[in-house]
Amino acid sequence: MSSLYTPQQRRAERFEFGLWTVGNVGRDPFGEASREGMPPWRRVEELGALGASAVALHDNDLIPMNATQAERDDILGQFTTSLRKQDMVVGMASCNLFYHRVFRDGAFTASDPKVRAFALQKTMKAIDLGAELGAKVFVFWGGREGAEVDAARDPAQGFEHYRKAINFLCKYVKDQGYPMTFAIEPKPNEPRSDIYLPTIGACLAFITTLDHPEMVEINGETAHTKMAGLNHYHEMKMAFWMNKCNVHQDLNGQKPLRYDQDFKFGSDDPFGSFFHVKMNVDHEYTGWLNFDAHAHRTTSDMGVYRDFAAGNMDNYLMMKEKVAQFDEDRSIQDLYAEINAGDVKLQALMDAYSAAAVGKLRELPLDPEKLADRELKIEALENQVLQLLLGKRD
Ligand code: GCO
Ligand code: MN
Ligand code: MN
Repeated sequence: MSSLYTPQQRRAERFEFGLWTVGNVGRDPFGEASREGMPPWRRVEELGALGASAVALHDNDLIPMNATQAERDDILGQFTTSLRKQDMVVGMASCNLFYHRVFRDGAFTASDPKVRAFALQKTMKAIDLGAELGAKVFVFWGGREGAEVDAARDPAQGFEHYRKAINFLCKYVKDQGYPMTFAIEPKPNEPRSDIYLPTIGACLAFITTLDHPEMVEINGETAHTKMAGLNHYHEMKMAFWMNKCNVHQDLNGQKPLRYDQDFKFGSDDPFGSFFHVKMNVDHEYTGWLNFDAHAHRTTSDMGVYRDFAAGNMDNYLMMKEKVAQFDEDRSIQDLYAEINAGDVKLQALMDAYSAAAVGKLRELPLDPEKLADRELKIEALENQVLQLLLGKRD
């Protein structure tokens, strides 16, 4: 098997894998595990050898919910030793607020105040663990925050509970002096029938209602946007545009409008992944690139690393090469410039409202027929980008 890039080349990016991603053993709602998996410390070693820089984790990916102090110390010791050996870090931490049946009707948004209190208690401990491991990002994926039966809870009640929980935890992080940014990860459904905050747009609006919006960003995931049939490039651009995508993103693949497939990044949608990488390059994104995907059930334990983990990173790097080619392709650049040609004077008139500007704008001789006659070579540009992606413009 040939590797496209070296571990050193992959190391130059901030590639991260969730412990749960390479730890996935192929279990699904219809079938048992199809491979054995490896303990967390071994996953770190395999990822490190391939050139990943970081891992991400939920509290219980590492420490079982009922572990004793001695067991906790033991697991942490082994784990941090292999991180050090591989010169890797924990980039992101999170709290598992979905697996235990106590969260069957939500965590932060559960109607039972005791469950909400338990969720806060568990999250504060997970934040402490993340801080101890050096994680600078803490992700909130509210998998159980939602409903099947709308008669049982007003969604606005859910938003309000959610808001109070994030406000509380922002203050906790400030009080502890942890250098940590929060990132909220939207998902439209699964495991709930409808999850609150289903899209990046909804999360961006939610953040503006918080006491400390400056501490909270977006953790967008390709699959989650496409499950809703939306354009991930557009959704993520909005987060970038609002300066809310600086620290973390989940990358993977997904066919639109299906169950959460978590395919390898770049495996299903070359155009989508190209524009995703281009967006990161254009915005000089320096946060974590977390591959929140899992290998097919047909993949072996070693294949999870050799073919799946390496494949995610290499698909990203391949797209990055294509972005450089796009930037250097004269014809593509000329077409783009022609389509987007500006008019400084006219723009200035529209940028600053004044009575004079209104007067001038009213008088402008703009003929819609003539404007509509101008040729827009978007079709040609589209052809050339596909040629570039398929290696026909080298
Ligand atoms: C999912 C989510 C999760 C989160 C993870 C980190 O659909 O299961 O993507 O994998 O990313 O819980 O918060
Ligand atoms: Mn997901
Ligand atoms: Mn995710």
